[in-house]
Amino acid sequence: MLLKTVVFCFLLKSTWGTEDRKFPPGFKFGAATASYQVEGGWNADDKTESIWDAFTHTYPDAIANRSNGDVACDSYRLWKRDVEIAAELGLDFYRFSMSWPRLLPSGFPDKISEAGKKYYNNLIDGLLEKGIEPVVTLYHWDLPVRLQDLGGWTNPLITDWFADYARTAFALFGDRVKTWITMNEPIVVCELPYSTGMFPPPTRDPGVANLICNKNILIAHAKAYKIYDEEFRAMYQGEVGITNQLLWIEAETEEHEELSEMARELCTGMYSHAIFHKDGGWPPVLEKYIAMKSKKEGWPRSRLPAFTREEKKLLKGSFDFYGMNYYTSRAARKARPGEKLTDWPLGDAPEIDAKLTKRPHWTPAGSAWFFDNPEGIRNQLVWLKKRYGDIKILITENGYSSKDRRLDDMNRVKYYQDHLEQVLLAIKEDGVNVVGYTAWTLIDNFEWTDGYSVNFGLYDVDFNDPARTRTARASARYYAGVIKRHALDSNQLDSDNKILSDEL
Ligand code: PNW
Repeated sequence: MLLKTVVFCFLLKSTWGTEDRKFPPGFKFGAATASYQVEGGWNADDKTESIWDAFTHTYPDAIANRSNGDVACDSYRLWKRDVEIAAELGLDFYRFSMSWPRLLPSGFPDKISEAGKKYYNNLIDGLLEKGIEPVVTLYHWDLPVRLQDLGGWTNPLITDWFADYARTAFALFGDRVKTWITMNEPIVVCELPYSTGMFPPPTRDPGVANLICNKNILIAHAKAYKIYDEEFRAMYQGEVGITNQLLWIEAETEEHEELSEMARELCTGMYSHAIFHKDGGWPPVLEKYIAMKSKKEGWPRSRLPAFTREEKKLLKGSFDFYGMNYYTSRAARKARPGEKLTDWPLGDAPEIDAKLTKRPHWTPAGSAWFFDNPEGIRNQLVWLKKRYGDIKILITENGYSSKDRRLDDMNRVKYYQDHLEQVLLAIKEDGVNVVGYTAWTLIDNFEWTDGYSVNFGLYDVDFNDPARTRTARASARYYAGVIKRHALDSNQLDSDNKILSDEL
């Protein structure tokens, strides 16, 4: 009898009724891009250089095929086509970022660029006309060069420079933009330059500069949040959050469970605990560990800069939602004696003496760091809920990279299908409060040091064509179908796993 019940329950679960495959009412779907990756117009009007302009121009060999974002998708001129694509897909929202030096050419709010203001007003109004909500990221890595010359994210004064920029954007666009993301992926902002030297500013100084940056970027976020709270919230009723890049990290084998929990804190907690955890501050396990290591290394104090009591208070609870970017996973184990560890976060985690590996069944995607593990997104969502409570989570990026430009991108369709299914399970089975999902990315664009050699787009962009023609891929048709049905529906694919092309 018991066996029968178990078998029955198993069948019930595995067949998963159509009702279960519906997303909750009010769940929103979007797609994302970022300013430097799509805009082009690098020196148009009065825009000044960002650190990505300077980096790609000064070190062309750091980028695949020596390419850069000078023109990119030319969205600075072609934004109307982007809005049209967002409408074709049926998006509820479009997440894009603002270029700090386009809006504030001096880096400071002494002068606001008329051209920059006009560009973002056009884009925002164009979206709203089609019933698409603008979701704006304030900082997606293109810092004004002038501020970098003043120390960038390692200078604590940047917390006020960023807060001033945020206030300017809230004041100019807050009447129409109701969802703000302060930072995209502090882990990339602090670790890719300072731990690997691969992103600008390419000044590798692991264990020191990255940790200073980490503190400053969190405080900059919290200051912007406070400004919104005190000066704009009553008037505009919007929401402000921060977006983190989360690698799901699991133990390679059971004996490495404690270490892998520490690795999760390194990846997620370092950029979340101070804001989202009820106790605030750095993740205690890392705070202790880095203090202990620093002492052994001969430092007079921990390399991880402490928060003052006021800073802790400012940070704690400075969110309306958690922005989560998820692409890939790792397995962690303790490094063997003398084993060589590569730089965090693209390689291993030397700060905690962890080797990060991939499981054989996680198939590689187009980017060197990318292995496909759909269960990772669900595990990560559950971990966030366990750590920070029943917070509102907006998935701000998820998507698949490929090296070929085929329109029939069935690997990408499968990635979206598998990950959306895991998101549904997290909502329905685990009770995680996920309020929306964002595909990365709307159109192929400048993929940082991979240049244009790797693409993530729902739409292909012809970078050899001055018109930068955009063409829908199979994944665009698939995603449009999910949005239209507000559900995952196996009938969307025929027996050969081809998209039934009733949309787009
Ligand atoms: C994100 N990782 O970066 C960024 O927000 C986008 O600008 C970028 O184009 C997109 O993902 C794809 O790369 C990532 O190491 C940086 O797992 C690092 C990782 C993942 C994404």
